[in-house]
Amino acid sequence: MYIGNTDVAGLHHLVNEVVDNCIDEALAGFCNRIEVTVHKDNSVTVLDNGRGIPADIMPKFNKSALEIVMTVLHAGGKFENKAYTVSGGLHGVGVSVVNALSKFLDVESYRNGKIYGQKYERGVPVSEVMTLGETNNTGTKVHFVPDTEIFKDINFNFATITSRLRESAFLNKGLKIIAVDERIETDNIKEFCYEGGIKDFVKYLNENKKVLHNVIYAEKFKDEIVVEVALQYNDGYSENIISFANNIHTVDGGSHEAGFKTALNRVINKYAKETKLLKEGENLDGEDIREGLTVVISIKIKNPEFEGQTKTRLGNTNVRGITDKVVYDYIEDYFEKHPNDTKIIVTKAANAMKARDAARKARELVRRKGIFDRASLPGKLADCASNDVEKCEVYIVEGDSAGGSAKLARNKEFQAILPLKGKILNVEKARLDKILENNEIVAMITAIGTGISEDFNISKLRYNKIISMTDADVDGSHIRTLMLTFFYRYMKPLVEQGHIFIALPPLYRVKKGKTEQYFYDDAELKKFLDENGNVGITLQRYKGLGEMNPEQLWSTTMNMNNRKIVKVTIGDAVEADRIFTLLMGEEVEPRRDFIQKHALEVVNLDI
Ligand code: 0RA
Repeated sequence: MYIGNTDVAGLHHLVNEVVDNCIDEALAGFCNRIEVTVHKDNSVTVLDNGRGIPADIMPKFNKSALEIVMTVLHAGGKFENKAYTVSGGLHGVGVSVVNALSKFLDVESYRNGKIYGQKYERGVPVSEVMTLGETNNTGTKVHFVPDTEIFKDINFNFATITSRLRESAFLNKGLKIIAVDERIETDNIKEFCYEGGIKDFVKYLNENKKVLHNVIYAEKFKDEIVVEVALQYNDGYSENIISFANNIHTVDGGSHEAGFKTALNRVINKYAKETKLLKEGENLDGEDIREGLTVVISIKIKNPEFEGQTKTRLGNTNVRGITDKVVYDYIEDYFEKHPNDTKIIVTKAANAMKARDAARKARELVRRKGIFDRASLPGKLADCASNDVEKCEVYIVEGDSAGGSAKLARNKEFQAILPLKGKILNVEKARLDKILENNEIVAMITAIGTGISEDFNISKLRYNKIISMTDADVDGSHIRTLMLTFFYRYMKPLVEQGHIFIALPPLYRVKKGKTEQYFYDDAELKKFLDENGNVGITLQRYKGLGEMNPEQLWSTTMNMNNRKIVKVTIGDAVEADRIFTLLMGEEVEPRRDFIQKHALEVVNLDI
């Protein structure tokens, strides 16, 4: 109930939960090192050098404080000590929950020169609190094995763990966080420590982009609130705002983000007017001002109020004015001292305004012509018969010939086919007015029905599943990435709400006597060949979808009962943004490095 769900996200939440306790120690100024180890058996150890958990007997419970902290929900708060100026509060449901969801857990506390320890099974103590020895250190070590009766899959994803730890290291200047994956042999230790804090976070987010100036960083303690802002423009078109309150990612923004935006609007408009980049009566709006902006906002506050369905929007109203003032004053002063940067930033916003005008005209034109209307569904779309959106799906298929096969193969009631000719435009490198001149993109937008960007409306979605089906070769992967980039940048809710899928056609067909079998990767094929000798077998390697006849395409890739499709999810928005920029952006060097580094991991790559 507290963990939210018991799927993969919930599993990883166990680690976050323990780490958040260590970070509370760091926030209180007692801990500067946290180590997280994933062991071979998918158990996890979290070790910190904080104060340790007290082990003295609490008269009220007649039990050791250590046992209470580990077994009573929210017990941590009972010790609340003035030194804990701020604490997460949202996720801080306590290590007792992790304990309850663990098959085994053992804790050690290093405190008062002693090592105290206790063991539990499914949250219930199976030993006394014991004194295990002596130590000169202080800190806490928690080792737990997730309960397989609760979590179907306890296979931790190291990348999921490290990306959250990296974020925590950015948010806590100077805190060293080490992650170790004992399940793999090489490159299995990651160390995160950033003296620059969120300033380094912004550098990281902009790493593969062409930046226009150095990071601008403000930090101020005002009215009991710590406001920290780091920002930097790049030459791209998307805005990337990430905000936190007490280290909790406020995905839905809130008063700190609102205050930041107002301040930036005011100060940039002021300079645009002063430098005569704007005519009388002209105004840059928020979108112009934030084009190509990367910003991290982090505030720390005593009593955070988290609102909204997912509790990821900061509510505290006084934060708005405070953030506004801190940001306005700092940037105004910065602009006075850095006229070159000011000119670059204000010019960028003014250009965005002109482009926005062009994009608006382009959008009006397509709207007037009714290009996105149902009536103008692209001619090459073979629509499905049913109007039941829940059951309908569209296959977006690479190439006319595969499109032709798919049209013959499909279930006409529920499956629509949209063939695309060649490569679609790389939206990472173009503004909206150019994007809307691309026929393939317009065809996708019309077929899907929702519109894009600010006009996006999920209630107009025409298919529950949008399935990208491309060849299993380099070009196919490229086209798939182009499609995903488009969905990610212009129809993000489709990705967030799980409507985007990738079809996985088989790579091989094996015939043995009269029976046929399909294989989707090399490991599967090898296993089969090892088990069946190499005698009397014909092996066919599929490269293009076009090599399959409609029956084969149906039975391997489109039959709703046995096909393989994968849902595209944004596990981690920060990493998703970086990867899209890396793969589709301007910088060649980092892209080459990435491809070289990951080439070995790409099983299906066929050059
Ligand atoms: C209760 C009270 C105090 C610290 C902790 C719990 C604590 C819990 C965890 C979990 C992982 N690492 C931890 N570190 C500390 C406060 C102790 C004091 O006031 O000295």
